[in-house]
Amino acid sequence: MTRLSGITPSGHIQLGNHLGAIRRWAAEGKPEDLYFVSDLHAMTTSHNPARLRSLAGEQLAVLIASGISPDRVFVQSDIARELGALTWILECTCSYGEAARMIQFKEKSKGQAGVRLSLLTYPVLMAADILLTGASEVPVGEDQRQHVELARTLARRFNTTYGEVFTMPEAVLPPSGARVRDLADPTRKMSKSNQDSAGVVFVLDEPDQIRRKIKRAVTDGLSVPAYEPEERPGLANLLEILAACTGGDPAGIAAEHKSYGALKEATAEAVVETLRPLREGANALLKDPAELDRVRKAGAARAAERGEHRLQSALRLIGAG
Ligand code: AQP
Repeated sequence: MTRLSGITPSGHIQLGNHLGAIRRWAAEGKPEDLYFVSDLHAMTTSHNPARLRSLAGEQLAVLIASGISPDRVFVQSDIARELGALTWILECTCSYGEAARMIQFKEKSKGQAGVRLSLLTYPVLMAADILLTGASEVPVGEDQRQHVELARTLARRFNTTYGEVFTMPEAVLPPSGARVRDLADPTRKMSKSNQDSAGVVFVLDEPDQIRRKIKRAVTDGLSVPAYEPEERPGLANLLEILAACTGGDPAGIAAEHKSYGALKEATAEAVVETLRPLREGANALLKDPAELDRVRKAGAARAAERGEHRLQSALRLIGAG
């Protein structure tokens, strides 16, 4: 059983990515699981090449600093040749209608001028990510389930038409983790690509920046903390963040704090301490580009080697080479 999970460098890694996904990957991942920085997926809409390159390196450093073994991490574009070749094979296995039916494509392309072709075809690249690495389980949210279904369809079609090559992947529900909301607008989730960063705590933020953002978090006009997610979402968000950092339960934590000020202070300190090892570890790696490059090349070589026999078999069976 190999699980494959990715993070897209559409922005700096934020607290929600860490509490909801990355720390779990580090704690629960099995030795055969794989984690990757999906930089090729960050090019389907307008992007800045220099920023993308820098974010991909930074995200790799954060994944490693979070405790994921460097043996299990790679950057997607480092195996672009293998993925590009397999994407083409899979595009020749996929109908236009199947790609155009993807809900994400319909939603993201609606009303947009100059939609990139890659917005239509990226689910096929995602199928290549999954099938090249031989992943059997892909933890995805509801919005990506249809894409894993497409990967299954393409794997089945290829295997029955040309010969058995690909492992059938399965979409699995990610374990329910903390769902962190934006501090400035608790009606929406915290997101790394949010243009307005006031409500987003980035894992590489300095402690004082974190304290400032949490101090300014939107709450309500009341003064005594209580855990009421529907009525007081901003406060509930802080309680859930504190609970996720310290291991308590939000209602119990609310009862332990007499004022919003005290609660915000406790939350800020807990977040600063939770993120400290990540920030320090990632910054140390980023200051040592030779080491980061060494880890990156080794990860790429392992990922490429892992998929090589599948790619060669697929090319041979489809009549190429
Ligand atoms: N706010 C969040 N709370 C808990 N978990 C979260 N994740 C993201 N935001 C939160 C989890 O982080 C993992 C990697 O995310 P992704 O790169 O696949 O993209 P995403 O889910 O779309 O994350 P963002 O930060 O919101 O990015 P953008 O702004 O690009 O859309 C996933 O496991 C995700 O559940």
